[in-house]
Amino acid sequence: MNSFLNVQDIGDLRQALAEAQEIKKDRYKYVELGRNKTALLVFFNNSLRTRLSTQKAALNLGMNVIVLDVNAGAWKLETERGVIMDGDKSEHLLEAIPVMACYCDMIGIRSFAGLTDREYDYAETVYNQFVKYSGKPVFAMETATVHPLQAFADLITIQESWMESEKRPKVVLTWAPHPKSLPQAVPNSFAQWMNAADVDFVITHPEGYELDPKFVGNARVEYDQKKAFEGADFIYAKNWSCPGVTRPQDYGKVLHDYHTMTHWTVDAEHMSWTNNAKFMHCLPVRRNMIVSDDVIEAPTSLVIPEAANREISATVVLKRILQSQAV
Ligand code: AN0
Ligand code: CP
Repeated sequence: MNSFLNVQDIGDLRQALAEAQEIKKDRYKYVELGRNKTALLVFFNNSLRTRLSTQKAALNLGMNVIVLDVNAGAWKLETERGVIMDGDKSEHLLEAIPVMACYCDMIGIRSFAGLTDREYDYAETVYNQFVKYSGKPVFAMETATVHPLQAFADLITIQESWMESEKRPKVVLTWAPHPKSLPQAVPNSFAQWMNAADVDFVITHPEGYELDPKFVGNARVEYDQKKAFEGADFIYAKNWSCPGVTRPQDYGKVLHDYHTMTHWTVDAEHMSWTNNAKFMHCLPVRRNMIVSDDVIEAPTSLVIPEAANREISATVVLKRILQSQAV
């Protein structure tokens, strides 16, 4: 595996989930695999979970880890080609990438969407430059349009908490309000991975927040949040800004003042419409904006197991990369 961006990159999902359970039983099983190998984790944006869980995954595999916070101590990087560099950016990504690649055996990238140029973001311009110019395996730690380590951890969490083998679980991805403009990477990947998994998948959001069709796939879209929640076994809440599918000029925007959208906040009444559903969110979450205190604190909340499974999804992915380097 030379690149980890999409669900297809991991191959058969049942096999990947079986490997996740194998790692969970003994997370140091492959501790010899990464000896004298170095993972470089490059962060253009903030992180708590991805930073810690991916480092832990590398340590589980016996690797060395270098973490680079681009905005805290490195030269400010220009990412676009053709720019006259007379501003505050001292170095171009096109030199920085091959330099970074000298010191490591694989590179993880966190680089959020800029949310101003849809074409630039949806072409995964920054990630693809790392693939092209590093010559090393590259994996996404949330890029412009996807967050596959999160979606894989979410799928592991759903599988572990779904005991009723006679029925496919109903999984609902719901938009929820937020004061700031957030990327679409988490809902995009969640939709992509749920479409590939054996679940009944529904997406609900206010009009104007339609996700890119390449991620929606065959999922059912229900604009009535209450109808969508009926009979749900898992509620996955997330805010995202306008993906610009129907109105490209609205790309990256918050379409309505969040004060007028609080009826989308997931609270106890919303959960009462479901089949005693489990509540999920990737974190970080704004309480009483996305979800009420009582719902996130209830025993049916899976937010901490999801975060714990980030170590497992990352260990499987880094192991796969090491195994493909060994042959
Ligand atoms: C980011 C996002 O919405 O993509 C990271 C989530 C894992 N969240 C924020 O910026 C608050
Ligand atoms: N869920 C997630 O990726 O969290 P961080 O942004 O803290 O890494």
